[in-house]
Amino acid sequence: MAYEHILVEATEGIATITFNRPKALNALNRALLGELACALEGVAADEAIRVLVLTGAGAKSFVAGADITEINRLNPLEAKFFARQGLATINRLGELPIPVIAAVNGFALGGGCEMALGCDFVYAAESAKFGLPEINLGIIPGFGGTQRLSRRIGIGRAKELIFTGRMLSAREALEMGLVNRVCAPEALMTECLAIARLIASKGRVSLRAAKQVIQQGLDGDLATGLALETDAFALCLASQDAREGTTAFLEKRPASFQGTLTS
Ligand code: DAK
Repeated sequence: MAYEHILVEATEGIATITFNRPKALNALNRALLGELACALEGVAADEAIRVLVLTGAGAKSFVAGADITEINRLNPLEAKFFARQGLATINRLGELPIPVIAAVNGFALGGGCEMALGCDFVYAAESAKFGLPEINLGIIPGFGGTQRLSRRIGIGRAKELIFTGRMLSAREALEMGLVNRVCAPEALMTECLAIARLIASKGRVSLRAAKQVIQQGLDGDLATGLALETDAFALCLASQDAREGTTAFLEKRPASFQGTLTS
């Protein structure tokens, strides 16, 4: 399917979605969010895709936020619909059965920072800048930032950033645990694709199980999370990948996971 505001590519089991409105620093308008939602369903349905990478077009920006031109015109009902559309799409990243990596190549502000927070983890270019500057616009984050940022970096740090709207450098974001790795800008995609390939070489069943259990366990109590882990562990053992992984270890050879979902 042809999209106007995003680019979708897939090679060797790794899909890349590029936010592609560079003139507006890849700001999220409703049309882009609709296209992204549609592309995510395509990725979810394609069993050949093992990892998804999200990035922004151009050297300057991942996503500079929700489109302020559109926000400026929203009435409260439209605002609610817009917030739901953005939230549902960002939530979907966590629900996808495959890992999602944010390759943050520049500004990740407002909705862009929330998009990165919705991914499983973040790699960033040295030039990247993170922040939730909504306070400067007289609004608050609307795509999950008030909840996800404090879960990721702690409540005091999140409050400070949300109350001030201050931008963080990639290095500060790394120190705070918002970013996993900082790369030279020209190496960002190479490093993201390398980690994506490494992840893609693992067993599909165990990857799905690990993501689902971490995700679902996050907001519950420890006992519930551990019970989810036990069930998922048992399910993994029924997979061909688990048979292959354990047999390969015993035979002292590298495992070759086929990723079949049948047991
Ligand atoms: N929306 C629309 N256009 C944007 C944009 C944005 N978020 N960010 C940048 N642009 C546009 C600029 O207007 C400019 O367009 P032209 O003037 O060339 O036509 C072009 O991109 C280049 O930007 P600049 O000329 O400003 O570039 P600079 O390098 O000087 O500055 C900047 C880069 C990223 C520091 C600056 O552009 C900036 O501060 N941008 C806004 C960042 C921001 O405030 N982001 C947060 C947006 S608010 C909700 C749902 C969602 C949300 C809230 C509530 N509900 C419905 C409840 C989420 C809100 C947000 O994300």
